[in-house]
Amino acid sequence: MSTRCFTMLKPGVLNRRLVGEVVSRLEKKGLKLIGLKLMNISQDLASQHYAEHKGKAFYDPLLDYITSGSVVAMVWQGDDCVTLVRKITGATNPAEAAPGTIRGDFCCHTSHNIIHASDSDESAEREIALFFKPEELVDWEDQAGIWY
Ligand code: FUP
Repeated sequence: MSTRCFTMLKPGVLNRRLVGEVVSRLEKKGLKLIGLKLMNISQDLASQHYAEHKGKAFYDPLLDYITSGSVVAMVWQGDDCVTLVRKITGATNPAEAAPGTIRGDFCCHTSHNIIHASDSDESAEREIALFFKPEELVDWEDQAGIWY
C-alpha cells in the first residue's frame, strides 16, 4: 500500500553539499518525492516534532542542534515507504549503521546523524502535518512508478 514518510536533512547537510547525494539515494530506490522545502526550524516546531524525547538527557542538545541551521524537509511516497526509507537511512547510532546507509556513510555521532525519518505511518502523518501545508504536497502523475 502506498504510504508516506517525512524526512529531514538536518543542519550541516546543506553546508556539506550532501543534499543531492541523499536525495539521489531515495530517488534511485524508486520512491516518489512529493514535498520539498528549505526552512529554519523554530523552537516551537522543534519541541513539537521531538515531543516524545522531552525529559531525556539528549533533548536540549537535540533542540539546540536542530534549530542551529537550515534544514531540508521532504515527503516521500511509495509502497512501505517508512520501512524502505529507514532501511536506506540506517540505525540511529552511526556506529551501528551499516555501510551503504546514509548514516553509515556520512556521519560519526548520534547527535549529528544528518537525517530524520519517520518511524511509523502514524508518526509520518503527524510530522507531515507539522511541517507541510496540504497544498505544498504534489502527488504528481508517475508513469515510471510501475517499474520499481
Ligand atoms: P531516529 O528515529 O533513528 O531518528 O531515532 P530517535 O527518535 O530515537 O532519536 C531522535 C534523535 O535524537 C536522533 F536522530 C538523534 C538524537 N539522539 C541523541 O542525540 N542521542 C540518543 O541517545 C538518541 C537520540
